[in-house]
Amino acid sequence: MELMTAGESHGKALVAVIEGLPAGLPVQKEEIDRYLALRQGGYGRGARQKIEKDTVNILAGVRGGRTLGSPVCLSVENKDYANWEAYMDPCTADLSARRVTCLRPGHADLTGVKKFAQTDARNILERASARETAVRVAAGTVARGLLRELGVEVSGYVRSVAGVTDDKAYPFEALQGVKESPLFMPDAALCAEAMARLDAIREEKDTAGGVVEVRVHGLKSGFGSCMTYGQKLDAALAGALMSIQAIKGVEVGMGFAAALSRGSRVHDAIYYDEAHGFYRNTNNAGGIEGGMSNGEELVLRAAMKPIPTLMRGLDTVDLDTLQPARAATERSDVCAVCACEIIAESVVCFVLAQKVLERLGADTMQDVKERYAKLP
Ligand code: EPS
Repeated sequence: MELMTAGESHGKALVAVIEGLPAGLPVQKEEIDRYLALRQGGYGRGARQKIEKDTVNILAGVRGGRTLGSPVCLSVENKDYANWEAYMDPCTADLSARRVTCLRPGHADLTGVKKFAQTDARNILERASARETAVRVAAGTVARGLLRELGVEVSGYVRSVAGVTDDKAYPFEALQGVKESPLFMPDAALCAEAMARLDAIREEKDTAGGVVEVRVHGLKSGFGSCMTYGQKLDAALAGALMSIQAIKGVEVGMGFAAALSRGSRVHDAIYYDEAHGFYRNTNNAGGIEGGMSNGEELVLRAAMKPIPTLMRGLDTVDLDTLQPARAATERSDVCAVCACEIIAESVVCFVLAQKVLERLGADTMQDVKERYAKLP
């Protein structure tokens, strides 16, 4: 199964094409819209989200709520296009207006204009923008539906915002309802502290990042492979998480802390009894050993850098004059860590559905389910 997305941040629409889904998979527009709305929320979002109200258009590949086995095409309209048509129309755009020449540090602006030989960073930022993730969430929610058919659930929460960190361990069930928190943080006191910190950062015209944790419950062992490096599950998941705009680091299970500890305190001892078969009492590996799921919960974390568009602007250079300048600003999110959490869950869903189909691939969802049920 493969995914391709297209679309500019202020263009007409974003589009996703998913190729390789089996026939008969239930697809619920209401569920996709629910995750699109969650991606738009969270404390710290900026004015753009007041303009957009994302909903999915299912354009192809689904009939009467089930996939046909043909490519599935999804789109999300950009409502802001109404304000941008004169500058973004594919045929008649006025290229002399809304130019971006004061390159924003931390964005794709400088390297993009050099690589693609542009004189306007708008031709770079329109695609580099995290707006693209709206359709990745839509596609990920279709994949979430495939996993649910097998009894696999994906959830997550925000672990850290602007330096306010919750390092408690939560059981999977405790994450139900966490999306009702303004920052998707399970601990209300830490959430209030993080919100106050974001208020102060907004006042200072600055931005913040954070850390999200994604958990996968109910995945059987053996997805991914130890035999070929290209098939390793952790490599695919880390790659997908790193492909999210603004992600600078990924951890699996104990992650970087494992490097600071001893083997005897890191590796999850193996036990066996008649009732459980093989089992572990710890999950420092985060559910992956040898590049394969080991049947324990998957635990993945991603670190998001602070949003690179700062309302106070950073030192930069004007592309037209090559003189010192302040980086371009119009509006910006202060923090988009909740959006990042939903996107992270979505890309994890997509990779896991890919790995399931790689191993059990079939023309129909019924066959996939039967093959999954037969696995130990
Ligand atoms: C983004 C800049 C902002 C964000 C945008 C990502 O958009 P604008 O330039 O229109 O104010 O709001 O994110 C989204 C629109 C979204 O839906 O997530 C950027 O430069 O990456």
